[in-house]
Amino acid sequence: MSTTPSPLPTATPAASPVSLPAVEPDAATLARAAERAAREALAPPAPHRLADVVPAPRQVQPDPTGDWTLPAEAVIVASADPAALAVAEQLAELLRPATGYPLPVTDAAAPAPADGIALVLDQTAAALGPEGYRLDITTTGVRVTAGTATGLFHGVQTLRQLLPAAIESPVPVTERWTLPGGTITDAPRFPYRGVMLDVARHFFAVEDVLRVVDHLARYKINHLHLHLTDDQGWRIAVDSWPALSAVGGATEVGGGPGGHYTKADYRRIVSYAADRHVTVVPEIDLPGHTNAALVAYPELAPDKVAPPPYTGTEVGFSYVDPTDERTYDFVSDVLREVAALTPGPWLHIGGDEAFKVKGEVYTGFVERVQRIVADLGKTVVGWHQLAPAGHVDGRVLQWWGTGDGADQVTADAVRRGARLIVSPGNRAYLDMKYAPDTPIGLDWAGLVDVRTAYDWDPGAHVADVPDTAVLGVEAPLWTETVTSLAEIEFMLLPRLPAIAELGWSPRATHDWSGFRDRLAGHGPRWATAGIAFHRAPEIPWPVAPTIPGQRPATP
Ligand code: TNX
Repeated sequence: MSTTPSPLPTATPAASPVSLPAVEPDAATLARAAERAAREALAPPAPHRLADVVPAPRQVQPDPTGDWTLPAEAVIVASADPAALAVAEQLAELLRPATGYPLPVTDAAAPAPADGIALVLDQTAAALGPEGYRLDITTTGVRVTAGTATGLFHGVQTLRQLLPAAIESPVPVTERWTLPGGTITDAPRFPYRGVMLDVARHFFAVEDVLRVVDHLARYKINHLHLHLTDDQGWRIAVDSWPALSAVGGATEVGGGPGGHYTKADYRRIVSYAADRHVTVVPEIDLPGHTNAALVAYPELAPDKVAPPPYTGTEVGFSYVDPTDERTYDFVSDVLREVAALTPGPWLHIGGDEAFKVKGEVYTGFVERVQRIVADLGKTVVGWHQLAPAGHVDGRVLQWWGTGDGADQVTADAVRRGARLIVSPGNRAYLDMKYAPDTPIGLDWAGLVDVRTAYDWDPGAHVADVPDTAVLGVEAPLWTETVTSLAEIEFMLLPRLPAIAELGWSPRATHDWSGFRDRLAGHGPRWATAGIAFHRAPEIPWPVAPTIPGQRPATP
């Protein structure tokens, strides 16, 4: 499969001469003539191919006679339902900046395209599942049909990718907004597709997190796991233990000022994510990775002495005292407050690298904390080190091994009822370097280039675990070496779309060379939108983006 290189937009590409009328024309006539000439001078309408979508859709039926060009007077009409109308407004907001078209949003009992775009919430589309959609592009316009607003939202992301890359421009550009005709029918392979952002090693402002959510939404990733606490910082306000954030939040790796989210900040992230059909999964890492909590409350430390604040990058040295009842008051209070702020079903309790809490003391601690989560009405998630502990209803283990997937302890936990989120360190860890010379990142789990991130199967990765027990896939971004939004983007892109495709697309569509070519078309999109990314040499990027005033593609 190959992608037609999309020429980058220029605002004034008046290449062919404008023939002037005999009489002195007025300014408006001149402008119109110039605009017409500019449009004609553009590359011929080469709409994207209908199959040029990441993640690859379940079913694509192109119809070359059905291409449609968005007219300036197009209207977006949605079913008379607040959630459908919200998606219609989001679509309009995506399309208005680059097109400069007004794109008014209206509702109708039975929305029809009428040379515009219709978003149809239709219960009979329930067969597409809670996230599926159907996209029809014909000469009369575009129709997205789904049983849920989430399905409509995913359909809108597909629609966006089928427009020329210039649609990402924040300012109006002259372009023919042609979409390729045909029908896409789509639904995800796995219900859970996630990215983890470590806001503990380095703290990131709310605005940065919101921008990460935007990137997830583009690729139909529906969970944002926030690693909120670690040795180097406690990032979420807890009213009943205020020093956690006030004292424990004031540090980060390398000695910077750190920071924390107030409850209002956290609610803002949760609601921004929910508006983009992304569920936040908060993690409070226990019983290890707790130095910041011990600095704030030495009573939780095994020796009751406050350790010095920690700004290095070692792991495994800290833990809350599992033999002290006060520790369980702390855990209950924190999890209760975090659960109350979190509408999603999940609470992640960490559990990794608690090297100093061993054997039955560790499993006893985990079993008590799992019970606390269940009593709060939430579903417990933890790193796969939780596996030996007893089962609790719905329990989910996040597997982050690096080997060939042999792990009998985890397989046994699955036989006892656990489900898995798969995050192999040597495949899905987006804090790993791409190559030996990548300027940031770690390499303890190996180098993860784009092909390595793409070429594996989450449904078959962990030995003796059937794909029916796999809830989905997640790409963690640990931030020991990642200090800014541009660096986050550099590590996420272009690997995030690889993981997104593993989580969403049917296995039958898996094909590295096809993926590589589809992915290539996203470079100009990110460049046009001012998003940093790694120009991975494996990907045949179409053209070097040169938009004036744009941020560089590398940190
Ligand atoms: C292991 S993965 C960790 C983290 C580190 C990461 C760095 C996991 C559950 N624990 O504490 O940040 O490696 O790659």
